[in-house]
Amino acid sequence: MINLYGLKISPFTAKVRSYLQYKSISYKEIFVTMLEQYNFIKKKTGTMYIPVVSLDDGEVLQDSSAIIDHFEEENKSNLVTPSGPKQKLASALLEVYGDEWMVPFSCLHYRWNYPENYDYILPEFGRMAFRFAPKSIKYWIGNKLSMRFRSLMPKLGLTAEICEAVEQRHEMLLSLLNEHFQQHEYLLGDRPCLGDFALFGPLYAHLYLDPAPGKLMKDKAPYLASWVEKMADHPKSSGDFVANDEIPKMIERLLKIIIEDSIPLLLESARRVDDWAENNPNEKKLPGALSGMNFTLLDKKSTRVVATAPVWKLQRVLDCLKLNESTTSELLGIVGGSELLAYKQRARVVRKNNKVVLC
Ligand SMILES: N[C@@H](CCC(=O)N[C@@H](CS)C(=O)NCC(=O)O)C(=O)O
Repeated sequence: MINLYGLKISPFTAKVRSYLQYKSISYKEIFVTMLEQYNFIKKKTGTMYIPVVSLDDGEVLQDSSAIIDHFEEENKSNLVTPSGPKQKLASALLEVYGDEWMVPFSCLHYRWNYPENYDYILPEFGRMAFRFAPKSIKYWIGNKLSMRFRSLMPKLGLTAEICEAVEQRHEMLLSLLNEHFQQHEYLLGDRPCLGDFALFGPLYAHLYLDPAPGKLMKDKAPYLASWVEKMADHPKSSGDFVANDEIPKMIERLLKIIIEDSIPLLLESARRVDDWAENNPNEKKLPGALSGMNFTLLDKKSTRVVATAPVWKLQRVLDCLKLNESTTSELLGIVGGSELLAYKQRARVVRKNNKVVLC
């Protein structure tokens, strides 16, 4: 049986856990203590990231998308990638948005800027150090351990103005998805796609379980909350993706938001990687971060570091565009994706030994 090393508070663990359940892949979940992080995760993957899956033959995988790709290749029943080019692209856009926008924007803001979450979240962090200690000790140590994440906010451009814009966007997303789930079981019909698992990760581990955003979701978007509960407990398909490669109306509107908010930022990161590769022709290894860039969210401006790893996730979207250019361009025309269509990647990246490097 495979082992899933993860945490309840981790969105990427939630994404993989729900996927494994959907595919009926037996797994044992191992709670990651700090000891485990150093003695197993770091040793085996060379990184400190979770989730990590260890396979029966001893192979160890990190990165939620790489883990899902592995099992999709191995187990072709109930594939989570739709075969229609438009739905495939929509699913990939939903994935990059969940992984690379919702986590560093909505998740960080709603978890750390609402002190009413602390009584729940700090002891959860503390459990990684002292699993069976009294709550007050876990709270105290959790406060220290979580500083690593809280201190990321200024680096990622989360100013007070940007956080206001994040809230506006989140409430819009709650309303769109609430309306969508009154009519559909999953994002693209009666069967979950990769995008369902990727949105579920942040929408469950932070935005449903953390008390402040959780209350907001349950009050304002009860149908969305029911989808989250279904995804958290062995999701099953009750049919197929919507017929004729169509994109449901509310998802089309969500794709517009995804393109407007996250794609300029990710494309700028990809251009920086292209430039870096040209200036460093003999290097394969990429720096984890490049110097800062400006970005805009609903007319509010800020600056953030450029992370290089998300370029691999964006590349998954770019690869979908190549599969059927006329059909995918049609969808991008509707949702405002001209910048994405115009971009020509100069430096392709791959994942090697659990890190994103140049090809
Ligand atoms: N791209 C990775 C991201 C994984 C990730 O950021 N995991 C977080 C927890 S949800 C983590 O391990 N952070 C540890 C750290 O930043 O040191 C994936 O898709 O799995």
